[in-house]
Amino acid sequence: MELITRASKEADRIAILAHGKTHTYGKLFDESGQLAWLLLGDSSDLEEERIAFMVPPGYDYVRVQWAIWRAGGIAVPLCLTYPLPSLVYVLQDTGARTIIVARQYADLLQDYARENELRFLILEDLLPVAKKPLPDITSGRRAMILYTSGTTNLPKGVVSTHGNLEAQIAMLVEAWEWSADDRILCILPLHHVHGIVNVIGCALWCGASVVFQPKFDPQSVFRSFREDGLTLFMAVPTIYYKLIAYFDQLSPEEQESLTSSMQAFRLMVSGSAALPVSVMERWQVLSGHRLLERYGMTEMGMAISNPYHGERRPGHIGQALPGVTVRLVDENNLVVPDGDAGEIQVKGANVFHEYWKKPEATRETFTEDGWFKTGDIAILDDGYYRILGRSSVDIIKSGGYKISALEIEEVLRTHPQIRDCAVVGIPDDEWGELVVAALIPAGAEVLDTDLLDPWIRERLPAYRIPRRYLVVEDLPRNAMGKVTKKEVRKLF
Ligand code: MCA
Ligand code: AMP
Repeated sequence: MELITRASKEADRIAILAHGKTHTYGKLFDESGQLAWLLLGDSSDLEEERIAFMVPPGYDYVRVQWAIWRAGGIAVPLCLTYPLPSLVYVLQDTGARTIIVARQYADLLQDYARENELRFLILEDLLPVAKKPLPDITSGRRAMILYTSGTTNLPKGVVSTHGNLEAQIAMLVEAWEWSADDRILCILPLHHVHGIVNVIGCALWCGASVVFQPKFDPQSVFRSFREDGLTLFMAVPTIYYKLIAYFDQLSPEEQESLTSSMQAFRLMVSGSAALPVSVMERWQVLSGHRLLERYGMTEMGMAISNPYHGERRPGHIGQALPGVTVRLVDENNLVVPDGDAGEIQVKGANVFHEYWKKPEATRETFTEDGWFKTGDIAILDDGYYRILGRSSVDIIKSGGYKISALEIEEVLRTHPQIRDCAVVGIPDDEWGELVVAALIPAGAEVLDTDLLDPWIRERLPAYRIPRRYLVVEDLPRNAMGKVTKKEVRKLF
């Protein structure tokens, strides 16, 4: 594990600043090792056992992640805002037999863990154990499972090996010229690649520091910009949108002071969803920084990026990153002529290993000669890739999260008053797309959509719930009787 070997050589440098405390690489290395001994118990290697953990962003999150890796386990970070059914899905799908939680999440999962005889570890209660040798972890071993929503109704576990993660990190360190002098703010959720790889992974790989804030909030982000000596910032377009909205209501003096504090940064990056040109332009005026937009996916980390040096072209995602090969193909997997639209397909050491326990889905997502099919449609426009859309209407991107319309529909259809439904994403300046649902009631009774909101919040995390409902007699359908989502969108 090159990430951790490198850290062991940086003992005195500050790795993490969180909750008013600083933590050195030496401390992180020692204490993740101690937790790894505890996780191992009587065994000498966890042999890719899945270890789920629910720990807020900060020093402990990284300590637990490293401990799992150093003991030979597969890290399964749980989303902190998932309701119980979504957590149970991940626990059951991965077959995790051990859950590590910060005390604040103990009540949520304790009963489930007891009923299912899982090993349940509350971080704050753990006692030191005797030192023991740690296993040797080769780069081909599975390291992490992250859940991604796709064209199926249930999320799929994306398995990355240590080698995949190392490739994903190393290419960004090279392309964006990371160094040990960097300091980055982390405000992203840590059950996704953006926060885990691009922010924490890259920083710790090169001896830089990560400043953690538990949750995104514009005021605290700007305070950190002023006070924490940051050099880098990375976020999704919705976050830039929210920061701009906050900035715009400040007094001219406050704005001026913030603008000057942002001069110390060397790079600001946007990704996970299309960056609106208006956001890029406004951000440049208020911060003095031209955002670098890049393109990635849970299954491959980053693949395409605007250049660090050179033109960062609005509305474009740039060129292939070092070590990544990209092509655009038609529906027969044939490369399209220059300037034509095609599906982005990718090859490289960054591309994931498999969907967890879904060999069929894994097979289908690669071509016979090993290209990963992203499902995103793009053109090569004067040397820069530009995304045109996705091959599936059932994938929605909202707030930087990938959301499956089918998954939400499946939940809505279990409501006794709903006979059928169609979920779509509609364009939205702030969220990129807004999740909305057209519903056909089950009976004559009036369907009160205000009551649906609390009902669905018990079943899905807030970022996946519909923000508007429309009750209809029937859904728009084609001649075959299949719902036409494009027409559903028009209803909104
Ligand atoms: C939350 N709200 C929403 C949405 N999400 N409303 C509409 N659409 C949404 N998608 C509502 C909440 O329900 C709540 O309202 C209010 O907004 C505030 O909720 P909160 O959770 O506090 O929102 P927030 O903290 O302001 O969240 C916005 C956010 C968050 C910070 C932009 O969505 C976020 O962290 N996004 C980043 C996701 C990410 O990291 N994606 C990377 C995936 P109410 O009180 O009424 O409920 S990895 C990836 O995509 C690839 C690899 C890549 O390329 O990076
Ligand atoms: P996820 O499954 O959460 O990893 O989301 C990956 C998807 O996010 C990609 O397949 C794209 O559809 C989308 N995406 C990521 N970066 C960008 C970008 N810069 N512009 C447009 N779409 C993006």
